[in-house]
Amino acid sequence: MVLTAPLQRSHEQFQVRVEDYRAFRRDGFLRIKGLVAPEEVAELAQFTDDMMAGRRQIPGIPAPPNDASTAERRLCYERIHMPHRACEIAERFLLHPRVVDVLEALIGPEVLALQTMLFFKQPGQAGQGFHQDSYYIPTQPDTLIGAWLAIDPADEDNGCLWMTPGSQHEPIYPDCDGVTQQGDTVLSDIEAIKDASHPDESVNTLARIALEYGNEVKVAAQPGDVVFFGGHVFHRSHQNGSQRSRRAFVSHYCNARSRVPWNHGLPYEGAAANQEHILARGTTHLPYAQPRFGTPCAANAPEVYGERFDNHRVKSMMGDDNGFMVLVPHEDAEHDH
Ligand SMILES: O=C(O)CCC(=O)C(=O)O
Repeated sequence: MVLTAPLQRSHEQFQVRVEDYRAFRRDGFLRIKGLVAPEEVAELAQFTDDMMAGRRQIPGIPAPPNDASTAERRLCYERIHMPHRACEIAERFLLHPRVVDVLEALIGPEVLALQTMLFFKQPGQAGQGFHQDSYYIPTQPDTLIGAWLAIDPADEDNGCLWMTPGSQHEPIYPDCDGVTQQGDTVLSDIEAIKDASHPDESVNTLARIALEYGNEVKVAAQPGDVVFFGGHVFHRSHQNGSQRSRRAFVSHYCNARSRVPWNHGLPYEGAAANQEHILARGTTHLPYAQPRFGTPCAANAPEVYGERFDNHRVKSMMGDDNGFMVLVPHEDAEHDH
């Protein structure tokens, strides 16, 4: 197979290094520093400040009561799910082209955007105990990946992420919480765990399996840094024990050729809910949704973000001679293997 020149994109493309691709596969996560520009992160920070002050609202999310004190307003929100379906700024960050550039290299080149969460995590607010994201968001085949964007500096004191490198090879443990029936139950000897995500290690029995690794690492982050992590990796965060905010914007994606039987608990037509999720990059034989607020992406600008074939030749992400992951067409279909 001979490599030819990569595609041109309309924004300045972020190129992932082969070294970073390897680190993601080796550790199960990858932090890219400064991926999102300071002025963009500042806009998101201002948006959350405005929400707490009652100056702006996400449709469907109640504003703090008019008579709430500053302290009460700070604790009004903990986590807002799926804001990209209700407000433009969240859709824009979900489809942020530099974030999708990285996803394209790690799980693409086809990328489906599934989920968003806005974490406020103000002083005293809780963390989330050991869990695996693919338990909550199943994709078939499983290509789930999270992108965790720091809005504030995140460190040990205010409840940054903690990851267990190497645990991305683990199956998804079924939880006998009686709420869902997910996990790799076809494995004959898999052990059901209890209360994943519970912060107390004596309650959350996934902690026993995770702590056996003995290599948990804290993933401190500065505003604009993005932590990418696979759906199987064991991870958690602790309570914010500081007097500082620890806000983050978290999105989930999968390869757009995976079936997604998940719509954040909402009903959907048919066996999968792909038609509810936005095609961020590439092409797919499966259905997909348009962005509600018109953010440019493969769904509405296929000529820029969707093209994946040259004269019917498939393109793939590959390492180039300079050590970057690039999208290249297969030179000769006959010798393509
Ligand atoms: O931001 C946090 O505190 C936890 C985030 C997390 O674990 C997740 O999004 O899966």
